[in-house]
Amino acid sequence: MMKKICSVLMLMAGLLAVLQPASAHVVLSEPKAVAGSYYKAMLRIGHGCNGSATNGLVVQVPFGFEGAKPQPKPGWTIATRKAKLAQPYNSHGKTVTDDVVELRWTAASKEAALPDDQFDEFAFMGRLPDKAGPLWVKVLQTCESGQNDWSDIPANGTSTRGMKSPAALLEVQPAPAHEHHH
Ligand SMILES: [Cu+2]
Repeated sequence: MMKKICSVLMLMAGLLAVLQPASAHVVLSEPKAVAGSYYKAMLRIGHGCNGSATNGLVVQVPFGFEGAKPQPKPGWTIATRKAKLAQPYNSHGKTVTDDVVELRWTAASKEAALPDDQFDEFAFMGRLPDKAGPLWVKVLQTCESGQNDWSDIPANGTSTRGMKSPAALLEVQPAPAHEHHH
């Protein structure tokens, strides 16, 4: 009898571990995209910090994500930070030597802050690298009380299972061999 209860409990714990990443944390609503494409990253904020409302996000644009451009959000101010690129790239016939490396959304008022029992998405777009592979988006979530630093990246592979505060994962997939231009 005891053994049966234990296995049920273990099963429930296992289910919770599987279900949690989908419902909580900071994740990308579209976690897969094609290499070299223009991509709209939607960071989904599933909860605040221990019940406290979210009033700020600082997003590290992953290496190779070109020309990051944040989407405005009513009630929030936006700031971007640029840095010199180790490897300049070409865009629309111009050489880009400085690019956006950090995006920051700040609630302009207490009313604009995102309550813990609601969710929202913060979006930015840009061009993905030509090379397939995982891109990790680190996000510092600040709240009226406390903060969550979503910056853990697994040493190997892309499984974030068991990690307390994983960065958001974007899986950049190889472009199809035959591209269709419309
Ligand atoms: Cu969570």
